[in-house]
Amino acid sequence: MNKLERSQAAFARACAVLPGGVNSAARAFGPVGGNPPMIARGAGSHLWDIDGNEYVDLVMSWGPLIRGHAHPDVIAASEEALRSGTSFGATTERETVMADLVCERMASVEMVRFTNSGTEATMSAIRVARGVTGRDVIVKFTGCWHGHADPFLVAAGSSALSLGQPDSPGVPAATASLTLTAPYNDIDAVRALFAERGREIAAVIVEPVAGNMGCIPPVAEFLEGLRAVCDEHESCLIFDEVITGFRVARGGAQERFGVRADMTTMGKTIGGGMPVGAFGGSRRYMENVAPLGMCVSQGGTLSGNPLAMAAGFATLESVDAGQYAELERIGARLADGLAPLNVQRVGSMMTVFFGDGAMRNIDDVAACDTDKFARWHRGMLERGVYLPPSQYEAFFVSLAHSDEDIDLVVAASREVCESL
Ligand code: KE4
Repeated sequence: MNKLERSQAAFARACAVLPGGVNSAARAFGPVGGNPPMIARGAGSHLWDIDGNEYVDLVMSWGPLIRGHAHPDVIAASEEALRSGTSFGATTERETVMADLVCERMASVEMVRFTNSGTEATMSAIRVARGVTGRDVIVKFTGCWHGHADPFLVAAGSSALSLGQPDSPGVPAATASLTLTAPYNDIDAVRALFAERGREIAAVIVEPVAGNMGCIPPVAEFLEGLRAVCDEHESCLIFDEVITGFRVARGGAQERFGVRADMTTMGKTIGGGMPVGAFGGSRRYMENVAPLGMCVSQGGTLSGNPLAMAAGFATLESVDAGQYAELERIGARLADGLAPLNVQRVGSMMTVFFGDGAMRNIDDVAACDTDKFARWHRGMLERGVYLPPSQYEAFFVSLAHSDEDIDLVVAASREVCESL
């Protein structure tokens, strides 16, 4: 069993100067108990903590690392960019090269603006939709997480749920009042909102595969229904592909499910682990982003940072159809091995739910046995498997995960489940 003495001491020191010892609430171990190991380094599909314990990593920095930790191509590209400087606050060709890659793969994206995080991307996309449509109201889905900008902290997912705070203090009621919510996968509820307030609705923002209440796929006709209702009411359909983009298919969820978005937000994989986000879409919207057209405001000192562009390009450029098929194979092998646990998977993202039946929305997940999840999580961590510390998260495999890695995870789970 893993020993965590040095991690415990280091975490105590962290807690003295960092709220909860973390720089993101999702990393807190509150939902599962205990304290997180202090990570020292990663390589491929593995992590090591400062006590020397080794883990098969299924968090993979929450999704960016589809080729694994410290991939030689990514390191080399980042080192090469680094030698020319860390940031210029001026235009570089690396941004155009990365923008070309995004536009070539995301069929609905004609232009793109890079940001420093997924949160910046989603908050900017909402602002553009509001500016261009001249409307103020947005629709999101209970349990979906779009980062921590005020408009989204209404019935949010991920860490907001894990900490039992679906709505956050500090969000003005006036702001929250402009965010309407509907149950995920419930197109009738969306139609009802539009029937009542369609002319006020600037945008619908949705995770085309939910990853922040655990992995929940769209039911048949859900995404198509959103496309239709947004067309009918001339509202902007925003696919938040910060997780799914370039992960569930080469062209993201919109390619996998064949539904066009008006705008798409991205992050994670496009930075290969470096800080990055992006929002893009049709010229109707993007040619109104400052300094163009209506000049919807957006800025960022480090947006399109050359190191992030280099790392993102090195991560994605070589990942072709064959490698997406390999990601699918690895994901399927793990999900099949974890049976008979209740696993929901889309490609290389998945969640083990400690509840029965199909999980279609947050209410289904809220009925899960989170104490049992916490015991499973602890047992897996003790056996060298690093999982997200919450029932309300997805976990990820990468091209670096070997069959031996999968077999270790499966064996650990079978052992833990004997005593759950
Ligand atoms: P960032 O600001 O964390 O780069 O992206 C926000 C975001 C936007 N949209 C979706 C669908 C997301 O999943 C995220 C962030 N995902 C979480 C994991 N559930 C990141 C982990 C964290 O918050 O520390």
